[in-house]
Parts: sequence; structure tokens; C-alpha cells
Amino acid sequence: MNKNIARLQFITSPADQISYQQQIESYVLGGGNWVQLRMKEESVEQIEAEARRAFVYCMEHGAAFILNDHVEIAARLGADGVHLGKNDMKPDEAREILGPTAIIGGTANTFEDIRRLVAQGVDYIGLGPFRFTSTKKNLSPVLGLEGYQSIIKACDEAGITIPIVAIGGLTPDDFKGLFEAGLHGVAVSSYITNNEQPGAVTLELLEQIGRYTSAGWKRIFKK
Ligand code: TZP
Ligand code: MG
Repeated sequence: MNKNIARLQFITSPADQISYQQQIESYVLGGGNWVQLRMKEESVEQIEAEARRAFVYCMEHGAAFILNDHVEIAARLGADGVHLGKNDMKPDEAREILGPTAIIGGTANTFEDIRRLVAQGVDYIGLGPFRFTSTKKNLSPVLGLEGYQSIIKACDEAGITIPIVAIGGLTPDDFKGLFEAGLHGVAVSSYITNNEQPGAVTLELLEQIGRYTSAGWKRIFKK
């Protein structure tokens, strides 16, 4: 099954100046096609209402809609998928509920995490954090570029080819090193939400990523 895992994934975060829905609309209108709705402080009812609105918008605009944590809500809506951390429902259990076509992502901080998640049937991995970020509480140890390089090397040696997406305090200056290290993509929250023009900055990020992921660049880089 070909599940298209985007190279620029947007993750919502609470911000004074811009609602979740406005964040999503700006990112999608800026060209983005992968939204993860992440709401940590709100009630389940609020999350479901927000998710319903966001999912409809994403569907109408051709973007994948991934819900953080809440498998039951994702199942009720028919969302494209879920993203699960260590303390959430296990991916194989989520698969039972959501079925084979759903996209299931998992959070990893180590190579061992990746191995476990692959065995549980996830479709992509969010590996991080790259650096400190206040967007997430209870942050795992920071990996830095060297951390990514050694984990990707271990994956290569183990024959693990699952798409891995970097996350945590990312800015476009980090992208070149991460794509050179073999990351499939990047997940960004505050760099987009805190920007005065979240749509325009999304387009810039996509442009930057295109430079590092086009076939031509890969050929040149591999030499
Ligand atoms: N998981 C690891 S870091 C992080 C999550 C959800 C937050 C990413 O947000 P930001 O603002 O891009 O650091
Ligand atoms: Mg979670």
C-alpha cells in the first residue's frame, strides 16, 4: 500500500494570536499537505469538535489529516490517521480499530524505539527532539544532528527503511543536514505558528525542502 508520507508535516500548537483552525488554513494555503492536530490541554469534546472542522477543511483541500493521541475520535471521523506516543494506545491495537489504510505514526527517541514501532506496524516515525523546544512537555533527551546520523546509520545497517521525520525546535537552517543524514521529512510547529505570515513561511519551507529532496540534488549529493 502506498501511503504518501509528507516531507513537511505541520503540527498545531496553542498560540495566543492564531487559532488551531487558522494555523491549519494558513499552512494549507501556503502549500502544505499534512496536518497533525495536536491538542494537549482541551477536553475530548473540544478536541473532537476541532478535529471535525479541521478534517473537513483538509479533505476539501487535499491535505492529509492526522490526529494526535485520540484513536477513537479518528475512527469516528474517518481521519487519515493518528500519531501515537509511548503513553498512547499501542500502534497494533490502533491498527485493529482503524484498519489497513489508516496512516499510523509513532514517536521515537532511540533506535530501539524505532525497532519496536516498526514491529508494531507503524507507517512512519517521528524521531526527536532535534533540540530543546517548549512546544512539548516532558521532552525526551535532545538528539542533535549527530544523534540522527547515528540512529539513521543503525537503521540502514538493520535494513529498516521506514520514513523517518525529524521533529523538535526545527528551523529551515537545520533542513540540509537532516536530509543529508537520510531523514525522509521534517515536522514543524512553532516555526510556522509563531511567524507573522504562517502561509508565506510554509511556502518558503517547502521550497527549501524541494532543494534537498529533488532527484537531481540527491544524485549530486550521493557522488
Ligand atoms: N514532539 C517532539 S518535539 C515536539 C513534539 C510534538 C514539538 C515540535 O514543535 P516545535 O515547535 O516545532 O518545536
Ligand atoms: Mg501522544
